[in-house]
Amino acid sequence: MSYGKINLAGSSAHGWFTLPQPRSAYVPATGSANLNALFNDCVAAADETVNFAANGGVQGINMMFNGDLDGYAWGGGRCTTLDGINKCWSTTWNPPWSFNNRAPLAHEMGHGYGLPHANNSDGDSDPYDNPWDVMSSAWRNANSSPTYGTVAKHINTYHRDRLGWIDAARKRTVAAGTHVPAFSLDRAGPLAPPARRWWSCASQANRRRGTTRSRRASAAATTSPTWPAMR
Ligand SMILES: [Ca+2]
Ligand SMILES: [Ca+2]
Ligand SMILES: [Zn+2]
Repeated sequence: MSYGKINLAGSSAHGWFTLPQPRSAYVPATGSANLNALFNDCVAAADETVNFAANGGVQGINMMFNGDLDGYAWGGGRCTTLDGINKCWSTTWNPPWSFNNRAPLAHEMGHGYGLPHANNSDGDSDPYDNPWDVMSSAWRNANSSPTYGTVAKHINTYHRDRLGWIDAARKRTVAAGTHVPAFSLDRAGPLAPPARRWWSCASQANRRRGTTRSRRASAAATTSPTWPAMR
């Protein structure tokens, strides 16, 4: 999907680590989990084991918790100094239902990379109701795997370009008001006519240009109650 621009080679897993406080110290009875406290205590617990400065600073930190947080998985970043490096670290906060399914984990990592929600073009305020993009509804229209749970759908072309994944040679810029016929942007699988899939730019266009990260989200009530909620 990134056309070779990123991969997760070199990632490593560490832990479990025991946090110094009970769950109630991080997750209030009502309201949101204290993400900063979870981050601070989690990286402190792992600091002796983990070299956050590896390769000039690790690309991101996925935190896996053995219990539910506040009903959500979260993704974004935290700016602080770890192992002598001060930067904003891409970070995700995952309860078990998140790291046991690739789709929500990918959604939160997308926020870690700086992506906002994909939303759709329905004009409402719900950014979680696009079933075709992992950065909106990660669960709907997704395949599942016995090993990886609900697997991640792709992200749209606009967001791929925003992340710098699309080389200039792959782009075609169309002037406003210019009529062009539909052309192939991507394919869902091996070509076997008539299974060819076509998308137009318009159908994949993303109207949401905000730079918000995960924490600005619409009401959770719009999320299906049968699916755990992401932010
Ligand atoms: Ca360390
Ligand atoms: Ca919407
Ligand atoms: Zn989100």
